Amino acid sequence: MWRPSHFFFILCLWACLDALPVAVDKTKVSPPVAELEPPKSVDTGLHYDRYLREVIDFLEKDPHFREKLHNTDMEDIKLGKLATELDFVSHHVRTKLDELKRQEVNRLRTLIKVKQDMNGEKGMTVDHQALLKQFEHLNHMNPHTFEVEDLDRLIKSATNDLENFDKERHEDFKRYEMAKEHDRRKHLKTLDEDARKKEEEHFEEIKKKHADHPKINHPGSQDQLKEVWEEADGLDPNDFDPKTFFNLHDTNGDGYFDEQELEALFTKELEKVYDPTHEEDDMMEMEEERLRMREHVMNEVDTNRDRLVSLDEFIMATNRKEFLEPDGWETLEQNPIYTEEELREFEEHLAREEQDLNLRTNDLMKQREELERQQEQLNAQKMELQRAHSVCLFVRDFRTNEHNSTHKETQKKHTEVKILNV
Ligand SMILES: [Ca+2]
Ligand SMILES: [Ca+2]
Repeated sequence: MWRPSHFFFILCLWACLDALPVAVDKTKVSPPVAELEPPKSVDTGLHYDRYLREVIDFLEKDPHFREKLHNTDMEDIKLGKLATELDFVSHHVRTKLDELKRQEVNRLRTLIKVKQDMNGEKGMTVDHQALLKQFEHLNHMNPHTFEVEDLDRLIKSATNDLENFDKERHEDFKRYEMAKEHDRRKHLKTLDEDARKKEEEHFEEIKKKHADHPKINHPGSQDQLKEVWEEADGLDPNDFDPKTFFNLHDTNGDGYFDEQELEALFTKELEKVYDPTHEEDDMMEMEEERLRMREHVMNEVDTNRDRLVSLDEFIMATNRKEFLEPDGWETLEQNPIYTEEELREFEEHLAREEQDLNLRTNDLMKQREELERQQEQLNAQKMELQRAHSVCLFVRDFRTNEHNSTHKETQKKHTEVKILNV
């Protein structure tokens, strides 16, 4: 699964790494673009992911740009200050970036054309605003060359889109819950009174069963981490040491807790509430709970807001009062996910979609009937033509035969005359 932190991580690596040994021998000519290696960085999951990664990877190969990266902090990168350095990168890299942009513009154009065609087929109107949004990460007014504005737009779009990633996941989850409730109510309507009552009782019962679970530790608190330390790591709780804990759970050893590493820390807590073999526990809800926990800890601990927890940030958090004496943690089922009003709107939206679909189906059926009628007409015309053609052939053959027999008759007479003359 892709994670927003990857992009921030790439930026962080850019901004924070000590100068990696980049051998620059000025006596040598830069390698031709074709010889540059293909990109290797991780998938961000954005719809322009490939373009983003290729641009980043090629820029990273430019010694000047790379040097500037070391002297630019994260906030300045996000503000677009780095983008102006594009004017100083080597000609080879610039040419490659121009090519990447042209490919990206072509890809987007093809994609939009396909979407328009598909919408047209479904009888849906084209959402021009949504289509334009697809081009926000580059300046499509100039489709040929990659300029400062393109890099600026790319950094800002990626930062913004990745920051909104969690928000979209919450919205998806909300829709999932509303659809679940909608289906349940729809099913209830199909039952007689007795069956409905039984179903309602069963629903209340499993809700109660789900809510009955051991106390959940506040995510990121000493209690919570100590439980991981003791039960998952098998260590003595009396020896708990934040730095050792950090190193143990920084699984890729890069010196940061990323979102995945943080989320993995909550598995023990989540298992107290969710069991995949239990009817009352919905694993989609478990993942939403995991996301909420991770967001909460990130908000508390990630002070420089780069979506990564450094060892310093972690140690600082373990010294706070909240780490030692945390508040309780409210699990998902303790608060409503949507209001009745939101559910009503969602159901209206579903009804509209269903209506549109029915209208479209009716249209298609009418079109099909019309096509069938036209086909029948064509078949009738074709048969008529074939009949007329057969008559023509018959007449022609008849005439030919008649002609041939007259011809033969004449020849016979000529022969007879010739014989008589002889
Ligand atoms: Ca890590
Ligand atoms: Ca951080």
